Formats: sequence, structure tokens, C-alpha cells
Amino acid sequence: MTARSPGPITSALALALAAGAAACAEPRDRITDPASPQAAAIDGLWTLSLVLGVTVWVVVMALLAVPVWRSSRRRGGGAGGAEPSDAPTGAVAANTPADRTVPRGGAAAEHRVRDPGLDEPLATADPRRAREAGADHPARRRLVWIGGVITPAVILVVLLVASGRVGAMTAHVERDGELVIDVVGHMFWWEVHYPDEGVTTANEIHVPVDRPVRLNLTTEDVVHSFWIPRVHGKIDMIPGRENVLTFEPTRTGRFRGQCAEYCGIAHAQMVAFLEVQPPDEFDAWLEAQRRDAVEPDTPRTVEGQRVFLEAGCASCHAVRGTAAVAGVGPDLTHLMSRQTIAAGIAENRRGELERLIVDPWGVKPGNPMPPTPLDDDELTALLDYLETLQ
Ligand code: HEC
Ligand SMILES: [Cu+2]
Repeated sequence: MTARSPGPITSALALALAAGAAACAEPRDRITDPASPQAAAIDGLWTLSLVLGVTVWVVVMALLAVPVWRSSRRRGGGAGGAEPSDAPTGAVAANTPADRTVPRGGAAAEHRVRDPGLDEPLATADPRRAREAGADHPARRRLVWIGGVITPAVILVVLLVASGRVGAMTAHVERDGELVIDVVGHMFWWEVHYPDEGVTTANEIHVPVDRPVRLNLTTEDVVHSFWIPRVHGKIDMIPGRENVLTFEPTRTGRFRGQCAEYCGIAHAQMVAFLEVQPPDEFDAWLEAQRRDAVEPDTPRTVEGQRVFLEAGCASCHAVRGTAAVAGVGPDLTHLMSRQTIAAGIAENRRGELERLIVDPWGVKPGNPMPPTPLDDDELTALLDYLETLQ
């Protein structure tokens, strides 16, 4: 009994179809659909480069195909002695540079001359054709000048001017009323501060629509690269340096971002989200974030807070309004206001929180958070407490 496995072409087709179907089924966050003038400028430059590149490629391929097609036709339809191998050896050899280097009558020269596939375009017996085929024919010279020098120069100048303009449009300029946010890269999550508001959160950056945003980007450890393609290009986060990114989101929505510079084992799981909200929603969010964490008010949540403070969590995390003030991991004051945990890797649900506490490396390999051994009662109380951190 042998089952026939699909061939490589069938598999590739099936894969392409599946990828296409998945792309169509999930239209939620298309990175080629700009949501700010800065991203639109970058997208425009990308499209221009693509169109010019494809045009050049098509023209070059056509120029390459014409002589191949011509020579194959000549050889194929060569009636009555037009075969180059029938040509007098002397006339052919006179046109080949090989004639000068290879001893006359040598086996190599003989072979070259008699190989129609290799020598035919250059070593033709017809002197007129030979001149046409030569590099100094005026038509060829024109082709080299126009196609090889002038056109590439024009294309490069167009791209240079266009990318200079996009560079100027996307560069940082101070804008009136800009919202300042400090983003700090960590292995493998993003710390987010609103210095003017005294707010700290992680991984999900909230901004109002139609207001300029200024992100001050630094890193706590290695080089990361901050990239939310819907609003701007990539920019590195470099130790000892602050890089600035400014943009003005013009559409509301939740836009996915990604660390774009390899930073270690969980680099690919270092996701950020930009939440662009209507101004009143943003203000309400900011107001809620400014508050300290709510005091636990049931015996179970009081017990949960005790576990949190005593089981080691507080040596890495802060919960504003409690004794936990550490900044090694994300600020958990308003943990439940985030949709995802572990930098966009898991949904923010009780089951995932439990998994993160019991088996943090199972959720995210390389995650610096250690597993915490807790008995069932402690774990339940801790989860009850975490769920109050709205
Ligand atoms: C050694 C430091 C350390 C300890 C101890 C620690 N954590 Fe963490 N924790 C981290 C780091 C770092 C992250 C970010 C991981 C990532 O996303 O890559 C994290 C992430 C989290 C998150 C997800 C937050 C978010 O918004 O993504 C929760 C919830 C959390 N920890 C709870 C706890 C609890 C509860 C304890 C105690 C049982 C604990 N942690 C102990 C370092 C620690
Ligand atoms: Cu990174």
C-alpha cells in the first residue's frame, strides 16, 4: 500500500493558494496601507522603486531575448549552406579574436570555429553582418549610450531626488502640541512612558488620532529596531543614544509593530501595538492610566497581593500604589487594560497569565521571567489579584 505524495509543484501551488486564502481572509492590518503622511511617503517611494525596477528588468530581458530568438531562428531555418559550420574556415577565423591567440590549426581553434552555438553571432561569414554585429556599429553605440548610460543616470537621479524628499518628509521636526512618549527596548518587550503625564505601560502604545507624536527611542540592553510600518519606517534603538521618530497618525486603529533588529532568542516574539484612538477615548485611557492600582478589597485578592509581594514578582515588576516598584519587567499597575501579554505573544486572559507564571519559557522561550513555584491556592489568589489590575 503506497500513498502517492504530491510533487514539488503541486505542493508549491497548494502552499501559494493557502497563503493567498489566508491573506484574503485576514484583511485587518495591511502593512502597505499607510495610516500617516510619513508612512504614505515611504510607501510612495517604495512603489516608485518597484515600478522603475520592474520596467528596467522587463526591458533588459526583452533586449536579451531578441538576439537569442533571432539566432535560434537563423540556425533553425538555415537553408542551403547558411550553416556557419559550412563557412570557409579562413573567413570565420579572421573575425575571431581567438584566431590571434590560438595557434593556427590548433584543436581549440578548430573547435571554436566549428561550434555554431558559440561563434555564430560574431564569426559570421558575411562581412556586412559582421560589421552590424560589431560593437562599433552606430546603432549599437546609440544603444549603449542611451540604454547603458543616459537611462540609468536619469533613473538614479529620479530615485535620488525622490528619496531625498521622502527623507526630509520623514525626518524629525519639532511640532506644536506633539505628544511625547519615551519607548525603551528590552529583551524582549517595550517599556512605554508618557513623561508629561506620569504614565508607564508596556507594549501597547496609545495615541490620539490627528495629533503629532514624538517617540524618544532608547534601549536598556542590546540594539533593537522599532518598526510600526503603518505609521513610519524602522529606526534602531542603540545603547547610549536617543533616536527620535515623529509621525502624525491620520486613521484610528490597532497597528502591529515588530522588533526589526535581531536581538536574541525571542526577537521574533517582540511585538508592539500602536492604538490610534479618537481624542476623547485616548483622554479617558490616559486618565485611567494615571491612577494608582486599586486596593484589593476581598480576602482572596488581599492574599493574592501578599503572594505577589512575597513570591518574588515584586523584585522585577511595579504596581503603583504598592511596595512593588521594580522596573525589570513591565509595569503591571493597569495590566488588564492591555489586550495582549508578553509583548503581543499571548492574549491577556486568565489562562495565559497562569501559563506565563507557571511556565514563562513555554509561552516565550528566552523570556527573562523565571517560573515561580506556587501551590494551587496561592496561584488562584495571585491570578484573582492580577485580574483586579484594571
Ligand atoms: C526576574 C524578573 C521577573 C520576575 C521575578 C517575574 N517577572 Fe514577570 N516579567 C518579567 C519580564 C522581563 C517580563 C517581560 C517578558 C517578555 O515579554 O518578554 C515579564 C512579564 C510579565 C507579565 C506580562 C506583562 C505584559 O504586559 O506583557 C506578567 C503578567 C508578569 N510578568 C507577572 C509576573 C508575576 C505574577 C510574577 C511572580 C509570580 C513575575 N512576573 C515574576 C520579569 C520577571
Ligand atoms: Cu528586539
